[in-house]
Amino acid sequence: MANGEDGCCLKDVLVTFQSCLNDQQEILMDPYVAGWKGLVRFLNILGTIFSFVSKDAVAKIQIMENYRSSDQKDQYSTLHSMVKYELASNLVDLKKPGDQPPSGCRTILRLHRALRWLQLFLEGLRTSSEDSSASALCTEAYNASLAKYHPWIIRKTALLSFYVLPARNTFLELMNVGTPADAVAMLEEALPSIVKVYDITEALYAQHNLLDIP
Ligand code: 1PW
Repeated sequence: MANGEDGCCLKDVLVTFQSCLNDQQEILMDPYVAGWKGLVRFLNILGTIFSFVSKDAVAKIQIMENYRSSDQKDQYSTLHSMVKYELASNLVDLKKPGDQPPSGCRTILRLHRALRWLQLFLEGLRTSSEDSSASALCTEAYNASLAKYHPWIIRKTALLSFYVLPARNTFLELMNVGTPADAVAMLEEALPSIVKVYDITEALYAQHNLLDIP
């Protein structure tokens, strides 16, 4: 396991999520996607077993990057403009995805649900006692969020991959911001921005009835 010296520390991820909001409190696509990319880099230092978890995030990041480099890129500059554009153009796949590439709305919904998991997990790390296990905290966060959207086989594989997570304090050290106490302080400062991004996305999707895209 590398120690994150290559600059892929979770702090950068959280700072990127902090830069997601514009003056209208809309979520900017590029920092949102960049935040996810940083998260994947962080997951990769946790070991190859975690690559099962990061692989799907990588695929979804790629879909969004393709939209952002397409002829329609301006329509995808914020989550709000994407929702407006895809709904107005009948691009949202309200049926199971077929041969056509998944819509941006569907793809972001998956990342959005996973963001809740991340939030609960980091919150758990922040508030837990020193001798806690990151693996148990991650499992608890997963069961309270993303698990309900996953079929049995994915749930099983995800839960198995959490076993490789180190002890809580080792995990906090992997964040590469100093001592576990420094990492807790960093989380305390950074988590509200993840919560804000999550809440704004949730409200946007609820307003347009998009929370159940298959
Ligand atoms: C250390 C903290 C970990 C937080 C990182 C979050 C990464 C999220 C990726 C979870 C992926 C689990 C395996 C893939 C499941 C897909 O089937 C599922 N994707 C998600 C993100 O839930 C649904 O996507 P699909 O199959 O409907 O395209």
